[in-house]
Amino acid sequence: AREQLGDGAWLLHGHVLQHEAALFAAALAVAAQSPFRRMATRGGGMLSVAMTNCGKVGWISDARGYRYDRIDPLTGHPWPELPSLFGSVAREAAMAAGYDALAPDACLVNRYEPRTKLSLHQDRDELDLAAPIVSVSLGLAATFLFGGLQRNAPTRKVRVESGDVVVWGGASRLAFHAVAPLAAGEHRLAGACRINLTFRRVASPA
Ligand code: MD5
Ligand code: FE
Repeated sequence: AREQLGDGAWLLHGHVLQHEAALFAAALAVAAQSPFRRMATRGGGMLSVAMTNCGKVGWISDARGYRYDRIDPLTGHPWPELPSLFGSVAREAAMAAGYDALAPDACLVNRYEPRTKLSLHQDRDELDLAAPIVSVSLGLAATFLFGGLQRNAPTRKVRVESGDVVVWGGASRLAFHAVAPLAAGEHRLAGACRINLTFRRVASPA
C-alpha cells in the first residue's frame, strides 16, 4: 500500500519486507568495514544516533560542520561499496513512488538505540535537490516527525516499521523532519535497535 504523506512524499508500507534479513545483513557487513560511530557537531555536541556510510561518498559531521567525503575519517579508507541489493532497492522504490529510478551515490546508515533521536533538520548538503531521498526502516519501529518548509511549521507524526520505505521528493525534499526518541523494545532481527538506510543522490546530475 502506498500512502501519501505530503507533496511528493510517499510511505510504502512493508515494501522491502521480503528483503528485510538481507538488507540487515548487508548493513552489518558495511559496519564491519566502516564501524558505526557517533559524530561530533559544529556546536561542540555529539549526535546521539550512531552512523556509518557506504557508496561513493559518505555524510559526515565534525567540529567543522556537515559535508560529504569519499574517505571515512575513522578508517582513512574509502567508504565500503554500496551493496548491490541497496542499489536495486533504492532504484525500484523511487519508481514505485512515481519518480525516475534513483542511482544513489551515498547511503547513510543510521543506528538508533533506545532514547536516541534525530533533532529537527533539513537535508540540504546535496547538490542534486531534484532527486528524491529513499529511506528504508529496519528493526524497531520509530515515530517520524514530518514538518514543513519552515522550521516552525507543525509536524505530523508518522510511525515507520521494519520493511517500510519512505520516498521524499518534490516539495518534501527540503521539508524539516525529526525522529522522536526511540522506544525500548526487542526486534527479532535487529535486537534493541533501529537501522535506517538513507539513499541519496549527492552529486549534481550533469
Ligand atoms: C531516519 N534520517 O529515519 C531519517 C530518514 C537523516 C534522516 O533524516 O538525515 O539521516 S530520511 C528522512 C527525510 C529525508 C528527506 C526529507 C524528509 C525526510 N522529509 O521531508 O521529511 O534516520
Ligand atoms: Fe534528514
